[in-house]
Amino acid sequence: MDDVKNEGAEPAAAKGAEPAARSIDPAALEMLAHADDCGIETAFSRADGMKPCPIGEKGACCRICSMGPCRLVGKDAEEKTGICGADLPTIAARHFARQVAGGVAAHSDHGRDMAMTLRAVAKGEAAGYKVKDEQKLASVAGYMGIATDGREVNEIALDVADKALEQFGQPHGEIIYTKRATPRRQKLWRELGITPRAIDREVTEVLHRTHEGVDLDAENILKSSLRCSLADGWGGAMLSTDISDILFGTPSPLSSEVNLGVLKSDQVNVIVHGHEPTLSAMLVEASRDPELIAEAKAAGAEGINLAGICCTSNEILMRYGIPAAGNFLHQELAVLTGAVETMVVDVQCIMQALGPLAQRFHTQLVTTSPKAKIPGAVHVEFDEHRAPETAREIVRMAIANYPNRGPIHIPDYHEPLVAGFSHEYLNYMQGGFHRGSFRPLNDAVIAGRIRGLAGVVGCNNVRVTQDEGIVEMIKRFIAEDVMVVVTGCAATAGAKAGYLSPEILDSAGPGLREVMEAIGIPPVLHLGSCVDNSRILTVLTQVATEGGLGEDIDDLPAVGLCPEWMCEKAIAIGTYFAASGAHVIFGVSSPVEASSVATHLMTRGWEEMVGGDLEFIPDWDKMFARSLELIDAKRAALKLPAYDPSQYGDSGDSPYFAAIREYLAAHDEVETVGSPVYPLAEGHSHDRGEGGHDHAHGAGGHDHAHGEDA
Ligand code: BF8
Ligand code: SF4
Repeated sequence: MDDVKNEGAEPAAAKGAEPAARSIDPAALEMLAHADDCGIETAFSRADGMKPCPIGEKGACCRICSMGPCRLVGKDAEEKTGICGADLPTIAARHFARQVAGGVAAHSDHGRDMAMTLRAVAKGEAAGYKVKDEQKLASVAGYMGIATDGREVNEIALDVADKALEQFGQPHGEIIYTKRATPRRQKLWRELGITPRAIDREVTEVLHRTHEGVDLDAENILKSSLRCSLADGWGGAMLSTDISDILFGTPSPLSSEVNLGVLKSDQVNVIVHGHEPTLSAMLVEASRDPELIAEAKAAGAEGINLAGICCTSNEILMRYGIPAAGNFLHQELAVLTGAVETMVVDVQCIMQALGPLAQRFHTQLVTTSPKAKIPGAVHVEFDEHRAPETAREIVRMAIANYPNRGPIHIPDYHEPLVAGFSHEYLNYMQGGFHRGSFRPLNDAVIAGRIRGLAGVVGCNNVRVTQDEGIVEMIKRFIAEDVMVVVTGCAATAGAKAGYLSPEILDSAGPGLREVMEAIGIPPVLHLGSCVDNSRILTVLTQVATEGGLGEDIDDLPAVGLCPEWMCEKAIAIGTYFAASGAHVIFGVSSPVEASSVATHLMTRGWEEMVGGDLEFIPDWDKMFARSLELIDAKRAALKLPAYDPSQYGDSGDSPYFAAIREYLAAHDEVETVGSPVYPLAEGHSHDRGEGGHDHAHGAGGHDHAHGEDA
């Protein structure tokens, strides 16, 4: 690879003054015009009046001590130092490492809360919750070395919860899930001394090292950020995914809808926003409670409509089929419809602007976490010991608020989607429950029908056109026979643009289409929320160990992209993918751009050290070209045939997809929402609520992270 220099400061995709440049989503554009008409500001309009600080944006500002802030600017910036002598590589690396630590802390604290809930469930102290996926519990117990034979479910669950909680502060040893990586990766991490030891310890250590006057070597600082990030990907986030599956069911594909048009003009609309599935799962139950529906009707509404924003949305979309109202930049737009009675928020990615905005409408903003309060919101604290009551209380508040509605403006955009692919389900699709495997996928990559794999993940960011980079990458990848997995706000962006609908098979290249029809999965797979990027880690690990594509993630023709990254969590995710051997490309701008040394360390330096790296390429064309270059280079290194799009002809329409299309056409939207669209794997649950349609099959949960058995 050539010496990588980051692109210029001005993202090619940066939005101009034209309103159309704010988003590619017509629903967003309609709502932004509506906001202008009403004279209401949003993040989009505030961004026009607040340019990013050009010094801080590139990592050239240090404010770690009060002798500064020191800003290293000018042509000779790389020769300058701060008051203490810290140079630009140190300053940029310190800031980056602190971003990683912030992201790891956020995901992992979420994981800790999930473990606390599991513990309360196991002890019979959390009414309304139960272990829903016993097979997943058994798999997780297996990873943790916890005996299951002849033991009660809750006994196992208690041990699993305690083992999970130990991962945060254990004084000795390594984070247990690092054993799920390939043997080669585990060895490499040990040799480099970057196997994470305990989650809280890695976060604390990065904060210590980056305190004034401690670690002053950029390479060493960045190396510590690799270890810290692994405590997220193979620690906090992976625990969060696993425990959510245990409590709420391992996802398998179901249909739903996305975009602001899922709000109903004649129903009580409750939006859940944030990241944790605990309270929102109870709100799903409450919104389907006949008694509460009757109360809503008595208040003049036709029913209760629950919808989601951000990753709380992904969590309940892929387990209950609850429609998604939108991604990060849709949060204010949802309130602007005037049709939201209550917006319930938990933690992360919640804009403080929601407080004053909600006060301009009848919308009640409800905060629920003791860690996350917002001025102007009503605080109804979530307590897992009385979650069903809390959920009912919130739904009743929404019902009582329905008559206070003023004029409403709901944009009529809602796309069908299929969501909820888990690692377990992908195994099942390719080999059945007893012979779960990734063989068909690997063979397709080896033969060149599938050129490679791409993960398109992460946020929205007002500094670039909303959804544009994400959708461009998805569209171009599948046309070039690259299979795509999506999570987080990128998944929602793809869905809004129609890329999570089975119809999209027609936009895929011929080789990819042939394989997807044969296996029976679409070319763009929704793998969940941002903590569920851990599912991508275990999927890649299995692909690497299945045979024929090398031995480890850094052998695979795969890339990870975060075109519209916004927050520290995204930085943590990008870093743990790099540390796990993946080439990762972010858009927007580089937080270390000011330092060519730090940039070099994170690209060529990391590639030499761990096989993966982190680049920042704000231009979509260049991002895509670089992705294909990386994929093709890995194919060549594996001595696989070069990708040749003319090799595979147009395939026939598979009976499988024809059946899905027929199914979707035959049902009206309301009935289709939340319905399983693929045969259910054993052990996978779909909870449609009313009608008692709860498929929680006993077995399944077949997570082959082969690395650990090898
Ligand atoms: O954790 S993608 S904007 S919502 S951080 Fe936030 Fe980014 Fe969305 Fe989910 Ni992930
Ligand atoms: Fe300036 Fe050094 Fe203090 Fe940073 S730590 S603000 S570079 S004096």
